Amino acid sequence: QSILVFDSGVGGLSILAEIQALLPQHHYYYLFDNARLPYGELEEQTLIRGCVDLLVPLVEHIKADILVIACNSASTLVLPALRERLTIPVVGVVPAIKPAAKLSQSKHIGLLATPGTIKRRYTHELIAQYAHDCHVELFGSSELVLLAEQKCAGFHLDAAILTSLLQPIRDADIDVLVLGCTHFPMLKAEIADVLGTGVTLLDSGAAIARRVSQLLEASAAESLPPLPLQQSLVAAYYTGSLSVGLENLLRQQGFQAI
Ligand code: DGN
Repeated sequence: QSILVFDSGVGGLSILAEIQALLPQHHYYYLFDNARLPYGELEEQTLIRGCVDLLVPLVEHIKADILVIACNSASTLVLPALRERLTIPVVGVVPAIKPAAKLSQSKHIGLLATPGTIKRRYTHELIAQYAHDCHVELFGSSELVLLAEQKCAGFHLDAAILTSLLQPIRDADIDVLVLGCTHFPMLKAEIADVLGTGVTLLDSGAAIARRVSQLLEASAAESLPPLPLQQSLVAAYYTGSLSVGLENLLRQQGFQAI
């Protein structure tokens, strides 16, 4: 079966890696919309229209069986519009608020995401529903998205900049931090170094991989037994050009650009 994973940039590769580790036998397509990155800064109607216009024809063209929106900024907004227009399952990635609230001892947790995700009504509903017994501190940053992009493009990560961006989180005295942007697991080791062992970092990758696996099992039960598949990994970029570092990274992961 074919799985299309989508993000504005390289962040969705963190989700793709989790899905592939659990389900190595499928065809994967990865699309990133680097024309409009960063998504956390976009006006809501622009984001909804952009995702629908980009993804609906592509899903039909490549005959994808599942679409994964590996972007919190998009998932917290565009899932209803996509599900209205597509007949395949659409899996969204949203901040891991529920497990974070469960895990926290101090009931003082943080959400680090893009400014878009931080202000979404969906995010506030998640918090009200699953973390009502916690004090949740919200931290929005597009700079961290760009740092993750730069790291993946092969540039040196400036530790002083990262430390100063994370200073408000260090000061907040939380025990669990939700990485509510798929770019941030790309910086997990560096963020953990700055915040120290007192803060547990949580992201949604493993839960998304399990959800995709359940959906595939359900649809496989309804269809004919699958033929043996050859691995095919394709990275597509919407516009612009790839840096040499990013191109190398994609090639190392078995992708070819189309
Ligand atoms: N990776 C996206 C997310 O999870 O929200 C955001 C990246 C961006 O374009 N700001």
